[in-house]
Amino acid sequence: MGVVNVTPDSFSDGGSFLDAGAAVAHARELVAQGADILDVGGESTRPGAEPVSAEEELRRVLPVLEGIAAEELDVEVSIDTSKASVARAAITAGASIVNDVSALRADPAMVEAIADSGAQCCLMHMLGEPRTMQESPRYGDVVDDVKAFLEQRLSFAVRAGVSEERVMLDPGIGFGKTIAHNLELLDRLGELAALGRPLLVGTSRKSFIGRILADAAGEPEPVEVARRLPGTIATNVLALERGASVFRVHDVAAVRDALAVAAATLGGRWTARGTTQTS
Ligand code: HH2
Repeated sequence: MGVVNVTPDSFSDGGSFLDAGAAVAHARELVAQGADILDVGGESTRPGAEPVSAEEELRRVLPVLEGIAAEELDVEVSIDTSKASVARAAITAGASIVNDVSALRADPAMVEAIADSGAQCCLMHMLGEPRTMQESPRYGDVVDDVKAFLEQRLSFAVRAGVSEERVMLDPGIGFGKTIAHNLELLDRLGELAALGRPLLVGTSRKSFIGRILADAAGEPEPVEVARRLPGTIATNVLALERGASVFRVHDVAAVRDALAVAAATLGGRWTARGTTQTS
């Protein structure tokens, strides 16, 4: 899953693709690099981010979704939003996946928008909300707590008419989690795979990678975003080994190559749909 951020303030590429033409060109480039899914988002969810209105989100993403549809690219399109009105308009413009980082909690109309349209969705764990989520997050056992949350949101979606086969689950790396929480979730991802739905992971360029590298090098500040690709690859390869099947990344070509070799090493085969099959 390649990331197309149409935002002025995303943590790693904010402002780079605010112009619809630049965003569509970036989308084309990610498909050329081997993305099976493009995740288009018009609202940053980085720690501390302020919410934006539905009108502003639509103003950002609709021209990009329409531009991608006009290109007739061989790719599925996901809309990264927590607002039902944005999801509905995006589906009309060609999106077939709703990536809701609030797991259907932010907008009571979201579950119906997904159920009515038959779109796929990704339900992600987040403790609190982006504005405040990194203020001393606490869990009993982080993996047990995230697993119980995802199980509960999956059953809520299914009771409201979303078909279970259309749901992916995501532990929400970096969303209300310390470095130790993120690492524990990645290490024990297999316990979430036991929920029986495809797992999506999003570690790409995130600050925990920058902080681990800074600690290792004795540097005071997290290493810059441009130095986080090797750590992104390491975490995605481990996530593959522990059962993830969708990898949300900014650097598609590099991660895809790493996953292809890792999957072959594990005795699996990398398929066009980005899943592995044991041979
Ligand atoms: N991470 C981000 C945004 N959306 N969606 C899912 N399902 N999982 C994630 O881990 C995830 C996500 C944050 O990354 P990015 O889009 O690069 O930054 P920003 O939120 O600042 O736009």
